[in-house]
Amino acid sequence: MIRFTLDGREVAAAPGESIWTVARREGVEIPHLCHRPEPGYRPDGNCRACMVEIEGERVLAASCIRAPREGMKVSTASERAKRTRRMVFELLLADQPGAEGRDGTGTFARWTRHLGLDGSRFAPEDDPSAPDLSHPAMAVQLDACIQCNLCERACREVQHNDVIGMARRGMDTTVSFDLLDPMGESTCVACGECVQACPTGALLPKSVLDKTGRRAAPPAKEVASVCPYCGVGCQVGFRVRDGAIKEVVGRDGPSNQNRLCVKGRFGFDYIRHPDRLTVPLIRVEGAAKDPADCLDPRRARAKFREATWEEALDRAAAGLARVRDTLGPDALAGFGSAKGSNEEAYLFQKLVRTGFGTNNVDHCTRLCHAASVAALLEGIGSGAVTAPFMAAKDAEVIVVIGARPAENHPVAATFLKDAAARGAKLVTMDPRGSALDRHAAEVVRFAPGRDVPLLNAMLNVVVGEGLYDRQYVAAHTEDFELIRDHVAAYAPEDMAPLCGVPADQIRRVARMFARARTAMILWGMGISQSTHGTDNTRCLIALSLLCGQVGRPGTGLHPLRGQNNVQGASDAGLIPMMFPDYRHTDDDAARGHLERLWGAKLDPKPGLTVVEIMGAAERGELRGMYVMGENPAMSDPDVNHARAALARLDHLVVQDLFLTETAALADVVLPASAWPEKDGTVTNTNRQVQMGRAAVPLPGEARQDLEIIQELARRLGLPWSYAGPREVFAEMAQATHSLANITWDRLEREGSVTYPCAAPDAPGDEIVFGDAFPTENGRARFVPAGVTDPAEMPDAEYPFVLSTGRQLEHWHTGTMTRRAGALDALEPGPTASLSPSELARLGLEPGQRLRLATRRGAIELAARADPTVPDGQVFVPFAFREAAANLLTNPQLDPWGKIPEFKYCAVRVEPLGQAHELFCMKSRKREL
Ligand SMILES: Nc1nc2c(c(=O)[nH]1)N[C@H]1C(S)=C(S)[C@@H](COP(=O)(O)OP(=O)(O)OC[C@H]3O[C@@H](n4cnc5c(=O)[nH]c(N)nc54)[C@H](O)[C@@H]3O)O[C@H]1N2
Ligand SMILES: Nc1nc2c(c(=O)[nH]1)N[C@H]1C(S)=C(S)[C@@H](COP(=O)(O)OP(=O)(O)OC[C@H]3O[C@@H](n4cnc5c(=O)[nH]c(N)nc54)[C@H](O)[C@@H]3O)O[C@H]1N2
Ligand SMILES: [Mo]
Repeated sequence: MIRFTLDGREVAAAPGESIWTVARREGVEIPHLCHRPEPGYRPDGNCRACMVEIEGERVLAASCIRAPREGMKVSTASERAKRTRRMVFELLLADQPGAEGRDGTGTFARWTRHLGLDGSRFAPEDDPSAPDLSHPAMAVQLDACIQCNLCERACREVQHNDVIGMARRGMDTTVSFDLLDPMGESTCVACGECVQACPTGALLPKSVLDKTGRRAAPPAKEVASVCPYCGVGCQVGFRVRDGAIKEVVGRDGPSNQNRLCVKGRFGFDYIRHPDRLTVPLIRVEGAAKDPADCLDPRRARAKFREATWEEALDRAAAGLARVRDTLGPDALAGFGSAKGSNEEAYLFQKLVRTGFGTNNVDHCTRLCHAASVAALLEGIGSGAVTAPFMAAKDAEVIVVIGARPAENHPVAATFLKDAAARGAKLVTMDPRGSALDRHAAEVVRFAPGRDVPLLNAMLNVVVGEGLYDRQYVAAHTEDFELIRDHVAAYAPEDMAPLCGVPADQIRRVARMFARARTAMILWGMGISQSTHGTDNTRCLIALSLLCGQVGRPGTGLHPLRGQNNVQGASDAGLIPMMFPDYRHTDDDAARGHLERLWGAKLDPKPGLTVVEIMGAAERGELRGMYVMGENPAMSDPDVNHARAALARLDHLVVQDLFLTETAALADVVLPASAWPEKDGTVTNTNRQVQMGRAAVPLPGEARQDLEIIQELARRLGLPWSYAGPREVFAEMAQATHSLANITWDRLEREGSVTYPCAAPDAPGDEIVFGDAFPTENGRARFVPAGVTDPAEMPDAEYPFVLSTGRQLEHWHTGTMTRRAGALDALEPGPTASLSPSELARLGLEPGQRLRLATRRGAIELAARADPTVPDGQVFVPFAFREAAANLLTNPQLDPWGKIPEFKYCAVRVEPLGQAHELFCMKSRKREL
């Protein structure tokens, strides 16, 4: 500790603290512009807004970079310091255009108001910079720029995107994107960190501009909530004026520390899109359900008429009751939602189990981490992550396999990049390249579908070279002999040809992982969405256990969860073989407990999974469904069959924000609440339970999801009357052990609590299983995995491998993001990505149309050149209705996780006509 005097008071500074930081802690506010106290920002000391006087020094000091010395006497409020700081602001104010300098919401305006400056004595500089409005989401107006370089630090040091730089020198210094490109043509990924950091109005979200191109009146309020997109669970502030969200800012949540990505920051206008459902709809008498309607929203809409809520709810419930009472409970099924709240998910599964009387309830987790969860439950007794992704800060080695976090968990990716920048060794393992590779110590590119041979070869090295942690294995695991004997047959030299990775790289990476003091593994859909997804995950678990890389800081197994609430929806019991808290339906004790809590009889027989439900519907065995916040007519594999199955149902109720492809086949469509319109809790990939709050009212007659579920429940004979999400949460906590010590009040107060949590005032355990695993004997199990081929290999007729997945700007089936202006502008249409060399071989130009055909269907779309895609492969995102990737995919299932093979099937590529999709000609440079 260093002791010094601040404005006559004795204070203490920790090593590394600046005068500014100590002053703030002591409640002494010093103005700042180029300094941003938020985590991740390095002080730069360039703007002189924070000058203070130090006794015995002739010149004033910039307090944001000045470290206090023992005995130093600092005056923050001396006349000289105050005058100088005021002068800095006054000089800069002369150049602030419009009223931004005073009325804005940025740091500069806040301080000019605070200092009582309402004008400048100085003449504005002649500023030649014209506004750059080339980006769909952000406006660059450098006349307001004060060259504080916060945007550069935001882009390079916080989000590690390296797009913004300060070009030219001296008085001509200017912010530039790549090398003096307009922002819209640069490699910018639109995370908007620069906009959030900019202290003036030089960088603004376009959503806040008025007709003059400057910031309109500031928002009336900021509502603290959580982002509705991915499982990272970034805390956001919805800035609201006149009942509408005008801007979204990142808040200091435990998983995002103020950071956001393009969707969270700029993708919120879907909630007010003209397509939004605002009135209940009922299928017109006699209007046939035709799968072709999925492709034609107007035709689909014409088959519905508007109805009152009473009529729609009565109709919805009566149809379900009819199926239940004539054909039996198992002729019904429900798909709940991982996009809603925990409370909604909990009530939904309770409705299906007690109102329908069946365990046929599932959700998108089945298409997602089902295989990971199956292997984790089997191996370590718990399906959730053992450590948050933030644990990367303490890791020596970080393996990312079968995931593209820079696109799909972009804010999590920034923390992985932070770790790499600090010296952690990042290992990316994937058939396809990604933006993370640039930060990696080892990039392992391997043949798709060949995870098991690759990982078994690594296990072979760890065992064979004696690199495993004998103590850990002895103390915490069982069945070591099984894995030891099994992997003996997988020498890297033998596996290299199969997986396409040189033996010495396999050895190098295995040694690096095993020898690291701390190492963690993060994985995604490349591991899970496979007919051998459970086997893939078994190998990752074995690797981690063998090397003792679980249960300590900087270690862990982290399946990156996808939807904003897929962890919570699974915990809440939207799973056909499990009640809340992963209690098996045939576990008599668990069932007894719930029967008492719910006052209902429960079926011990596990229900059907997503793809099984569609199969049963197609065969006519299952006749009625309730689908809330899922779009299986786009997201299921082999969607021709899924659509036919949905069309065949006697009764389909869909509760959504839009008339989705699934809703196009419904009997009753119920207009529901979007995330920013509701109060509720969600659980992110780090097991952090967080509070979401309503920021804006529901449009038209749309109702809260929670209310709709209850209305249906009552009509199915359940006497429910929950006053709101708080009451539902309280009951859910009784059914869900993992929510112990987490209450609604606490979440309202703290915003976020991690489970498991040992006490009402404990922060929650981020890293679990240091002592024992939640298995019967406290030990984890090794489960060996053998090599199997993907279900459908390329051949002469279908010579390419088709892989499907995501793009940064779009969410799944596109319902939300294709209705968000900026996101849609950034990725306006469907493309098939091939490597430039494959395109050349096929004689295709980027932008040219092509046809993709598999044994199940065909689509037409534009070619895109993408050097990250390996030769022999085609990548298609599944967000586009007009070229739905799932018309092509293979519904073959993994035997344990029951997850389909979304990442691998055989496909033929047929060039068509000339290029006419201009947008992908200018395919953004980050891919070309
Ligand atoms: N922008 C955006 N973000 C999202 C979503 C979204 O729709 N859009 N969805 C969310 C959801 S629900 C999820 S589940 C996550 C998914 O996030 P990710 O798991 O990152 O998603 P995917 O795009 O499906 O791709 C996974 C990776 O698997 C690789 N892969 C393909 N075949 C194989 C293989 O055989 N082996 C291995 N090891 N890898 C392979 C692909 O090359 C790709 O890099 O993203 C979430 N975040
Ligand atoms: N080919 C291929 N297919 C895949 C995958 C793949 O990688 N490749 N990935 C799979 C994976 S990992 C997943 S998770 C699934 C996702 O599959 P889905 O969950 O079916 O996809 P989403 O588009 O996210 O559908 C969510 C729906 O909820 C609606 N919605 C959003 N918020 C709310 C709300 O608050 N209330 C209500 N009532 N509705 C709401 C949206 O409008 C949308 O229609 O897709 C799977 N399908
Ligand atoms: Mo997912």
